[in-house]
Amino acid sequence: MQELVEQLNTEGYAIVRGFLSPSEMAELSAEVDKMYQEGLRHHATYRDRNLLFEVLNDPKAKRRVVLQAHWTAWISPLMEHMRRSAKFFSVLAPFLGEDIKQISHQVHWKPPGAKYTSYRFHQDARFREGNIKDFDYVRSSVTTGLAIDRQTVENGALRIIPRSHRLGYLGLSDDGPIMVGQTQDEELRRASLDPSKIMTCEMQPGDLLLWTLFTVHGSAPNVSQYDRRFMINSYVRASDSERGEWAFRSGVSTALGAEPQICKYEQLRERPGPFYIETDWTEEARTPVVADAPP
Ligand SMILES: O=C(O)CCC(=O)C(=O)O
Ligand SMILES: [Fe+2]
Repeated sequence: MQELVEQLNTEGYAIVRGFLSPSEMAELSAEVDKMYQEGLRHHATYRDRNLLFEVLNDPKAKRRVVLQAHWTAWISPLMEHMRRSAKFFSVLAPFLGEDIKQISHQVHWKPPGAKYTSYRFHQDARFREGNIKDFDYVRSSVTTGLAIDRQTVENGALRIIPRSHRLGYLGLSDDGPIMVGQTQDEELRRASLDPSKIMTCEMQPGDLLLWTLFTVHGSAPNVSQYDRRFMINSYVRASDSERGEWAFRSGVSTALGAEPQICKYEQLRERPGPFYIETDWTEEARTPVVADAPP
């Protein structure tokens, strides 16, 4: 564990190999497939309080795909148990102590054949409100990414830039949607980052990647024939954050309460939903299709 803390602190990432067993992964994999089917019932992106399904009619796959599901713990007892399991506590406690809240709980898919399966390089601080820019790199917050499928170069495993977490907030990809286009080397160089240092985090199912709110990361599209399912849970030291759902209180696993708490969705109180989000961030939506000129 000391090694893990050390590595996250100096490199900005660390990998726990074999974090979950094959039987735990089999159960999770089946549940995640159920969540995908649940998402597909919606014609567009759907929000009900913190529960969100990001749904897209993908122009290349020519079918409806689910790209993300947030806070399925509200509808799945297995996911609710998973996010605050003893195994997570053992990895998190050395960083965050015994009182831990959770800010994100997401599953990401990269459906084979789809166009929109990449993430531009960014720092997760981009997606947070509040005082996070003052957070300590590893003492205040840790993000975890669990490999559900194997994560390879071909299916778009997470790519990170070691030691980038010490450069402060760099504003990468702040100018537009995170899943449109790919970061050019030039943009990284302008931010004093060396593209040759990019590392692809290849993992087996059950491996867990840790990174910080300031670690520069992104991922390439899935060009393989298989999916790339990845489960992201991010946690904070409770005393540093007003936001988040309890995960552990004095080390005790804590269930979701009667009312949801503000995590990443800031309008939770004013606009709890449920509602559909019809705005389309794809380049197809922004570039009107010009009809062929008549002969
Ligand atoms: O799923 C991925 O490859 C990256 C997702 C990510 O970095 C994010 O949602 O902040
Ligand atoms: Fe991210």
